[in-house]
Amino acid sequence: SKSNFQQRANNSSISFNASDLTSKLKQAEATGIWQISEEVADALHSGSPIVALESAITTDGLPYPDNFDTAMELDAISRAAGAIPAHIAVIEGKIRVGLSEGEIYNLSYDTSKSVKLSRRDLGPAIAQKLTGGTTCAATMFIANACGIDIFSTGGLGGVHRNGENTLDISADLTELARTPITLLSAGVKSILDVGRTLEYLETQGVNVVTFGETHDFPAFYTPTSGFSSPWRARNIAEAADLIECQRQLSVSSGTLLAVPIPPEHASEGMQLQGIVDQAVREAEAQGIANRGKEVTPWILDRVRVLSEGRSILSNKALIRNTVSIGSQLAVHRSKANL
Ligand code: PSU
Ligand code: MN
Repeated sequence: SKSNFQQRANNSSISFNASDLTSKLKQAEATGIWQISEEVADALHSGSPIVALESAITTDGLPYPDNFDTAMELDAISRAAGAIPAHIAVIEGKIRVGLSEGEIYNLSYDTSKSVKLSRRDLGPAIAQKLTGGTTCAATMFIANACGIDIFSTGGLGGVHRNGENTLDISADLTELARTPITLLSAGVKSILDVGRTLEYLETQGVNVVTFGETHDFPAFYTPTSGFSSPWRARNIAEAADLIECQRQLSVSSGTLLAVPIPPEHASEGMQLQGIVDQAVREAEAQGIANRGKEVTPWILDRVRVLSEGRSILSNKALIRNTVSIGSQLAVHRSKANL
């Protein structure tokens, strides 16, 4: 009945309420594995808007100093929009939620000892007291455990080209399928097989939504990929409605909100396309495709070198945009008391 539904909806909050959170934090302190910054903990307690940010982009996605500048810029963008940024990483064997500028600097400056951490790597990294950047998969796992349900990034992992043979399918996709979170990205990069990535997300029950007027699914550097999203949200309110309905249904899978790179970067994106194709061909020729988690960072770096750094400017522009929209969405949800 309607009242049952209403009751269920009211009870099905995926965020912790204040007492849940307190016990969760106490538990976390006791294990010594988790450390949530005071600022983020306060925001969780008071229901203030929070945006999760990943750190594999810092340790493995961008070179120094672009990685540091970008992370701090994103920090400022979310604050300006009224949301608290929750940078997520693993530092000396501790899961950290909310990082200081100094901690972000340390992660950015010397990446020689850091490890790229996906879901499977968290346990071993904690056991060995390692430091590393968390991928989208690991970041959404951690954010969700803390009760943060908005996460902005640049590029989501996906099905690699020739993935039907190599089975190289990013753990980001399966994680999004089992995590009730909204992940904002500029789509998936064309180093990947965009069509198969969308098929895989459909199979896994992930809700894919383009932010804007069209259904075009973006391809990171370009606002279009030639593929479509099943859904679109024309503005923050529409996106928030859709997320809230998913939440009320207790659908445990996540939403991919694909935010196209701003149009002024589209022509640059078209030029980067040829370079992306070349980088992928080189990766194949050099047998990089068999190197597991090294594949994505290798191709990203090759695109940077071949484009003489222009790919970095586009990368920065698109992630500024997803963090801005993600922050606005978090603020909207918080104001609506969701
Ligand atoms: N795509 C990018 N930039 C990135 C990544 C992907 O354009 O920095 C990073 C993200 O952290 C993503 C991870 O979660 O790579 C995916 O790696 P893999 O394909 O090994 O799962
Ligand atoms: Mn892979």
